[in-house]
Amino acid sequence: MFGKRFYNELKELEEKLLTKKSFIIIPHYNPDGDAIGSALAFYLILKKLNKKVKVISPSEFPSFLDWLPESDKIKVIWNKSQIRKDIFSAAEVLIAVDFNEIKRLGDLSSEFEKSEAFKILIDHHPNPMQFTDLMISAPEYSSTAELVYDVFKNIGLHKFIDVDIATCIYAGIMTDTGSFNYNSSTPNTFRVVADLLEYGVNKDDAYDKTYNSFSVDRMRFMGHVMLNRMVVLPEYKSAYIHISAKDRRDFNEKFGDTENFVNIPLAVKGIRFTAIFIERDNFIKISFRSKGNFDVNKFASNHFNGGGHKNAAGGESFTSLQESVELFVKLLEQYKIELLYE
Ligand SMILES: [Mn+2]
Repeated sequence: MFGKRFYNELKELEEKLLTKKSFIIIPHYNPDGDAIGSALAFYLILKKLNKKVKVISPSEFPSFLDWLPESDKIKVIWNKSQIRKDIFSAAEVLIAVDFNEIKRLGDLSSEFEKSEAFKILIDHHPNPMQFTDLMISAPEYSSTAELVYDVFKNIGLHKFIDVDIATCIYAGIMTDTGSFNYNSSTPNTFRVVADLLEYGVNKDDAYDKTYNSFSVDRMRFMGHVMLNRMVVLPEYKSAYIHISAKDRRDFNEKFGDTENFVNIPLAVKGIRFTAIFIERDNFIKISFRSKGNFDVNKFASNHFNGGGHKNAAGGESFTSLQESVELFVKLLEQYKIELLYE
């Protein structure tokens, strides 16, 4: 709960939610469980208030989330040609969830910027840019979904929460904390989860549907990657994975298949920093993970045009896969003292 914090923001948010009639909720590009769970929770609660509401996602969401209540109602932008100038014009209010800068909307950024609707951001990423009229940003939260729960509670909307809404919020928290393995060291996370269980969330079912839903191709792809594409550098307490476009073709990669690969090397004893480099159509997509004090948000923004959280961040490179990896390994030398002793 917030106490006096966000007092003015919450008052204004409440006023908008109660008086405005039409809303569009927008997660970030390549939405994850937190973005989709938070968006659907907002969608469902606004439905209960009899509002006109839509979720518009700037890109496809991973199929392991398609069990979430009402996820089939999400309007997914598959390619640029679907982005009409009036895409947001039906809404009086735009609610952005789980990102901290407008460029994370991808091709939807400029339409978002141009829209005259009232804009709200609810997010937990550090150092948000100012691109909305109203912002509720709380970086100490495990997930946007946990924050959404407290927002509902603080403005009296919790009386509308049902098992579907609670399940969407739960899924957001579960996925953004790797099932309570990271990002979840505040008691508030568990208080919120306790409340959600009271609403009837089936946590085992949520876990099973989210994490035990891989294709055989994906399992074999993971085996190949761990055996042949993971490089462990104990001298830097680091490891990295490199995946070429050919690897992706050979294993019939589907959207979302490489999700979580980056976390696996952290399970090797002594490893505290990992990276994955994936050759996409015209760039190298990079993710970073760390344990403890090593700040991958800074590392990603300093060297790979990215950012995120202290222990989980992303970036990109426009050189070749090999050059990207070589730069990474060279940089490790620069960070050696931090990696080994801090
Ligand atoms: Mn998140």
